[in-house]
Amino acid sequence: MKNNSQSDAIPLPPHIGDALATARSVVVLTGAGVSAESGVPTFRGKDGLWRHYRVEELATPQAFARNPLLVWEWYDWRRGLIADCKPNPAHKVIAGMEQHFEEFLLITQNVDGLHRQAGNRQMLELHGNIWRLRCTREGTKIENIEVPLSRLPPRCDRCGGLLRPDVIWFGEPLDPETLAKAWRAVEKCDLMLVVGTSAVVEPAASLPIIAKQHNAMIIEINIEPTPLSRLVDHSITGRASVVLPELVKALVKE
Ligand code: BV8
Repeated sequence: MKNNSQSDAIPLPPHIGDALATARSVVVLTGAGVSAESGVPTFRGKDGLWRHYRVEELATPQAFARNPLLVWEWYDWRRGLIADCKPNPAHKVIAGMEQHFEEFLLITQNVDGLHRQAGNRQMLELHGNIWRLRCTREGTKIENIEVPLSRLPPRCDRCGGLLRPDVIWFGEPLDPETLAKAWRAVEKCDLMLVVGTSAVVEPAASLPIIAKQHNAMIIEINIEPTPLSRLVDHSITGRASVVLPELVKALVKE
């Protein structure tokens, strides 16, 4: 039974508290919409542009090879912006879920590190992390929270090679081990929350489909419909920071 319920006043779909209370293995997939209320711009919304570039034009190995300085200016700008952002109630609820369910895994497409800041540890960062750099020569990974970066583009202290953001760009394969863990988790979960993603970027967008094929209940939380909305069991329209705390209240009531 599908149910599109408006939120903010949050009339949740009936029996959703019961579904949450009886869930044994839960997976949460998040996208930029979860961080939107922390002040992190989303990718495809109205604020999805930077100097008239779209993410698909800058987050590619070709763009980096062609103009590493431009790509690094974008990432340095984003790091500067994200550095001042804090986890919002949506991040905090998802962090709290980790202790609540017998099995729990957060799979995030976000690279902002806010889920870890909120306390999640059982998590996969499908697309990497903007606070980690990688040497293009040696492959070594370096945590770096310097804002702004003292040198653009940054270079490896050891070999002088160009450093790149340790994120997965369009056209680059996801880490096979990370992806295998995500596939295993969605195949065995009995409940999957899909929160704040436009569900267009693959292979992340296929994870809820795989979960559905393995008989999981899929609940989507978004401020607008997505290509996934017609496929899920419940599509709740509302802001993640409002809907998620209400979901937890419904769970506690059960
Ligand atoms: C790969 C890191 C293969 C960088 C990102 C089919 C199969 C396989 C690949 C493809 C395929 N079709 C196309 C492809 C290629 C491509 C792709 O998917 N393109 C898209 C554009 C069609 N995929 C790839 O290239 C992937 N690689 O498949 O490799 C391969 C195999 C072998 C050898 C070589 C290659 C790699 C994809 C990863 C790209 N990297 N990010 C960086 O961030 O700098 S993707 C980028 O998009 C971010 O990670 C972001 O998380 C992700 C998804 O976007 P969303 O998170 O959903 O954000 P968006 O703005 O779109 O939407 C926000 C949503 O939130 C909206 O729905 C909005 O309504 C909602 N919202 C807003 N506010 C709120 C809210 N919801 C709730 N509450 C709110 N308050």
